[in-house]
Amino acid sequence: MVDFAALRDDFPILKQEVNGKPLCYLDSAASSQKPQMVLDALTKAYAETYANVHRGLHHLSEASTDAYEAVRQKVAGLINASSSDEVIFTSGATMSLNLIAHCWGGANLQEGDEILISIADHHANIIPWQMIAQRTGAKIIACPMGADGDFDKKALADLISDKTKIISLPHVSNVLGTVFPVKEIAKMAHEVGAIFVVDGCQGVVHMPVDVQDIDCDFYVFSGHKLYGPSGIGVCWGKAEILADMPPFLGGGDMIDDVEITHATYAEPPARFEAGTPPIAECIGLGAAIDYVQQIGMAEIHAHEQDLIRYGMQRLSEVEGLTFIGTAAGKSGVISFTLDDVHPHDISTLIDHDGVAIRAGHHCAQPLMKSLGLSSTARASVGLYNTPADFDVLVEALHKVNRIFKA
Ligand code: C6P
Repeated sequence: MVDFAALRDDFPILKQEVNGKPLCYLDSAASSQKPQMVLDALTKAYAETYANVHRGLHHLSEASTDAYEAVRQKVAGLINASSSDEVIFTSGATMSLNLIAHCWGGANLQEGDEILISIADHHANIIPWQMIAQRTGAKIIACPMGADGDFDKKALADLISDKTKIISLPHVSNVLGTVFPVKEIAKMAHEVGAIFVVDGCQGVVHMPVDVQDIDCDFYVFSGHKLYGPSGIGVCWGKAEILADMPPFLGGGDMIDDVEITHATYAEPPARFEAGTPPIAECIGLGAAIDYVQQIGMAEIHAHEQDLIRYGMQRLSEVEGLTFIGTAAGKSGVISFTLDDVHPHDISTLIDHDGVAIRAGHHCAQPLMKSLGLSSTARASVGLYNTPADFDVLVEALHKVNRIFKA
């Protein structure tokens, strides 16, 4: 049995007080806090092995390259990729999705083709598709969500046709917490010859992921939500798809041979990693993967499911609170409104009690508009949260009610 309450001690930032109260951090969906192991790995990368990667033949460059490349293996292990060559390092999920839209979409889309996303997508899985649709004449179609914010399989099935070339969906919605049945959707996509892109930002942090079992074509995520540093992310793609894709950014390290007017390009993954990468951040991500794997993703998932159930039950005691998203098995986030108190006011007021949540449109404006809302309050969990965090949140929300209803 993992003692999750004891794991809090691994996160130095959680020991501080905010506004004279112990920090109650319920904003991990925006970005998670970092364990000492990750901070140590970052320091060590700069203090002991730092040099540019893939470029030098001296001791430090080789040590730095080895440490950087070892993380590719760790990522492959985390998501069960068949080869570490399928793992491309990016600056984060946003860059990964832009890479796929630009490189795969640019090479394969034409007028009349359809890109199928969801109304619940994060802007990072909307705007890159808009950009490539404008360039190629392809059309974007958004699948609606069910009444409780659950996945509506029939709605998706009705929108899939032989015009569908890409289906790109979140593994888990960052507002509703809905878990999309990605394995089933991969099958639906492949039946019409479409590729399936999974935005795994809010998925890989909460549950075991096996890209071979899902049989998706791309899976992307950001290191900073997985207890790693910011500035590093992953774009995993099937080898045969990456092999046929043109490069994204041009520059050093992505080439085979360069003349003044033309060049040939390196094989993946180097083809998609132009310029000096975020070396220490990547090594920090490796430490974060070691950290969560020591605990076990299945254990983290079970712990967080208990937390979400407890959080929903406790929050339902708060007068005037309405949940936004109540799909069965939801993961990671609890969005809500509190009568007509503005979510920004909720967040600002409970910050006085040391409680950190996010308030706003959560970079999901089409979803907000479909719900008739401009914003929600959102509490989200990481492995270091405990039921006591929801007790503190609930007390703070009672206080908000007392202020607004006095
Ligand atoms: N969502 C949130 O508070 P980046 O910014 O590239 O690390 O991640 C973008 C992104 C893409 N997809 C999903 C499902 C996401 O949740 C996010 C980031 C944060 O919900 C910050 S807006």
